[in-house]
Amino acid sequence: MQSIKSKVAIIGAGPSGLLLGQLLAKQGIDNVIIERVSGDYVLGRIRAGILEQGLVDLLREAGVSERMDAEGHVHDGFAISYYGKPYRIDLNKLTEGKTVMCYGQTEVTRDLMAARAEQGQTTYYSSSKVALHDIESAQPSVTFEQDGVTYQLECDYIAGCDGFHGVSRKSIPAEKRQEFERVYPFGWLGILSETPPVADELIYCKTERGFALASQRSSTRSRYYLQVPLTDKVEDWSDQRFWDELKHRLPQESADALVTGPSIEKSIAPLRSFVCEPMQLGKLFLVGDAAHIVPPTGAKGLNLAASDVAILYGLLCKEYKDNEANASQRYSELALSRVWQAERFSWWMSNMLHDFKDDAGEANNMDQKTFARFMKSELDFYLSHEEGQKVIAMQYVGLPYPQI
Ligand code: FAS
Ligand code: PHB
Repeated sequence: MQSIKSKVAIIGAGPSGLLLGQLLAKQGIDNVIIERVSGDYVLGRIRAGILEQGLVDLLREAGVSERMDAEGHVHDGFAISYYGKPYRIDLNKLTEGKTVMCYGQTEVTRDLMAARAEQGQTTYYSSSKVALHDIESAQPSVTFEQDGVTYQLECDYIAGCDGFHGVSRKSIPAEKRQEFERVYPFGWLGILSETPPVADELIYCKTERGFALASQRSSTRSRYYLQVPLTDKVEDWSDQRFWDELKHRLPQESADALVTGPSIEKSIAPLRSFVCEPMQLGKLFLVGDAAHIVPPTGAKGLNLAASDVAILYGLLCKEYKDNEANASQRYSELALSRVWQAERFSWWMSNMLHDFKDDAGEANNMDQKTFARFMKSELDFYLSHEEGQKVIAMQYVGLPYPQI
């Protein structure tokens, strides 16, 4: 067993772990990241595309924003197409100047990985048998294997940034955590294509045939999604079938302008709302998807991970830099207040925009056609009043981070 030491052990080299590691390192707070898969495998995941201002500011503070500022696209608004009638949500006007940045999570991860490697920070990729020990003691540790060597990492704190399927949340005894969950009765079939985006801004489509989203990664690379039944498989969807169905769901002007091409990535993601409370126990903190999951309808997953990181980073700086003992004990309470606001918004957007015929309404204690009428009239009200559009805009750009 090879013994190593660090102030903070970070489990997981996704955006949460890499961003936390980068910010702590800039403050001279020593940290080590332990990741289950290879760096290339992490980069192969196609996920989020919209960054709130809070995340943009964090990436600038972390010193990794040069490519984002050069290649990302600032979006002043987005559209909701309501049965073919597009309503533009003017983020800039409705939030007095706030916007979002369109820049892929893959690129954020790439920038963070490059910075970490350049600074010679320690990351153990392709690790196995990762286990957390003594998380409620003063000397927690992490054991893991890499290239046949077993390591014991002694640390002050463990940041569980290892996603929904990681080891960290499960290291909190079941009797000491509560889990809240809603699994949606449909998935998102996503396609990535080297084709020019169909519009300058994102279009969320509510139609009789189901939900669709037109997003983008650059002026030459598009990202589209279709709501599909959970019983569908990727192989059921040829590119042609995907494009034909997308045209049915886009507003007519966009359908007519759509440029199609071969998919370079195609996958189906399930949708769930999930929160684990508390988000810490002893010296273990749960960060990002390790603690919560949102349906991507509100573009909040990556952005919630970022606000968790900002809160934990701020509290650890108070401890290590300002000698404020136990400041990090406030993490869960501060993080959860913003988590639940984003969970509610993502749940609301998912209810408004999707077709629930597969749910038969049992999750809403009513038959599906009645639920559908309620949702149709609710979205109609929000879209038809500036006050309603403002509520959507406030959440979409991201609520303020809690004061540390
Ligand atoms: P991640 O899951 O990204 O990273 C966790 C890391 O921990 C992984 O690299 C994993 O390999 C590693 N790990 C797991 N177990 C481990 C162990 N035992 N030991 C060591 N390491 C371990 N969000 C949006 O806002 N918009 C979207 O469009 C969107 N689309 C998504 C599509 C899919 C298919 C998925 C799964 C998620 C999507 N999300 C989206 C949410 C996504 O962006 C997450 O919020 C984001 O990846 C969270 O980052 P992390 O918390 O770092 O978790
Ligand atoms: C994406 O570009 O992948 C994306 C954008 C907005 C969402 C979900 C996904 O709400």
